[in-house]
Amino acid sequence: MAKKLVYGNIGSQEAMELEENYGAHNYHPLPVVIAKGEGAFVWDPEGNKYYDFLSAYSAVNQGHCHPKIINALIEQAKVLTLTSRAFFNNRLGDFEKFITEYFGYEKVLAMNSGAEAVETAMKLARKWAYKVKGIPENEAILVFAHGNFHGRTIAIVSASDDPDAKGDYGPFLPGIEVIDYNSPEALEALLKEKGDKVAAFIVEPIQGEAGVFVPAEGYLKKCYDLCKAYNVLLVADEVQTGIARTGKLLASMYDDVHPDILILGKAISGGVLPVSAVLADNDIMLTIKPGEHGSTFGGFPLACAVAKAALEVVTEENLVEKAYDLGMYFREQLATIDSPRLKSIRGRGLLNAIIVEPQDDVEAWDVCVMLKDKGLLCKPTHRHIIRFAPPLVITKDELDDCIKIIKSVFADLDA
Ligand code: IF1
Repeated sequence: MAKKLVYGNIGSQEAMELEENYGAHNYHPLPVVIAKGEGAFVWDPEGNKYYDFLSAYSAVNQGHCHPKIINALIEQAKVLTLTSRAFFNNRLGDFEKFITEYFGYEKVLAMNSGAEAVETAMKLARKWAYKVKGIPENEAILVFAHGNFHGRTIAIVSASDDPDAKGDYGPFLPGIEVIDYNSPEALEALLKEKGDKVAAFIVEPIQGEAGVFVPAEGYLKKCYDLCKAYNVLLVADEVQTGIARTGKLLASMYDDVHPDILILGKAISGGVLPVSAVLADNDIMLTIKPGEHGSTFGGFPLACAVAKAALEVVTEENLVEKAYDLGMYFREQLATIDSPRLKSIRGRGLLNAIIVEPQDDVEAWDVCVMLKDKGLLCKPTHRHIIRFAPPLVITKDELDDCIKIIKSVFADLDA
């Protein structure tokens, strides 16, 4: 007999069956259905409450359904949603001024998804390479790092070395080189050999999909200095690490690096709408002329209103400091777990991961299922890594509660 529903009129079982039967099978979700979200919590249709320890891959840093952001959405939706860029609108310029001042750049180009913003940065870097650096036509090289995740377009997966993301999608984009991550030496070697043809090094300050891989201190700065020496653009993909998640406004700030091109997505809208942005100064951004790039929705009035509110929330609620302090505390607490299965803990701010030793056929996935059964939702990456990334609005008491849940799962596993 079906359980009584608290949220919506479709139960968990039915919702999962509908997705299975009518949706493409391009995901393998944890068996939990979310019907409502508020702050750090989500609920299933039957009314069970969970801590959200994924935050939609760091898109809901401001918490689910943040009232200020939702209000901005509703008020703007009543007046104007979309104009296309064929006309001016009264929200875009205001947002452009706001976000460029917020992050310290002269110009912004607004898009929708993270992948679109990465594509935009790739195009912008190539344009700059031909117009400014003077690389001969069609010879520009874009450099990426092994283990990267930048999205799922053909151009982007051309730089991937994940067989799942890349397999059977060829032929791929030429003009791409992939070097070791966390190795300034690898970058230097490549630049020594081909620096005159390199447009940009596109890199995540912390690799998310690779399992919250934090490079050695100073890595980004060394890369930045090498890029300067060879007249190459340093492009930081902060789609996941940006906007307070790692305990700084941008993860690049840990190395005092101001990237030549900054890519943002996800939390720029607090998870309310797909909004992304590429930021750069005039010498780079103005190489793209009218008609040379764009999108129907990019920078639409509704997105502008929502994204401005979402960035204001980050400032008003001190989410940078909160993520920094709670992150320190969280890692300290995790370090007290004495379990042979817990191999290591890493991360910055509230972007963290634990590495679990697969034992007796218990893998990261099974640990996530156990955490879910105790009311905490997170997702494995690879077979042995679990990412912990709660909304940054989580309180210390709530985090303490989560630490208890995590500890009890390891206690159960070791019993
Ligand atoms: C999925 C991972 C996270 C990103 C960085 C660009 C994009 C992403 C650094 C593209 C997107 C997502 C997409 C999501 C899974 C996810 C992910 F596990 F694959 F790596 F977050 F950790 N740059 N990351 O992390 O942004 O086009 O998706 O808006 O299901 O593909 P998008």
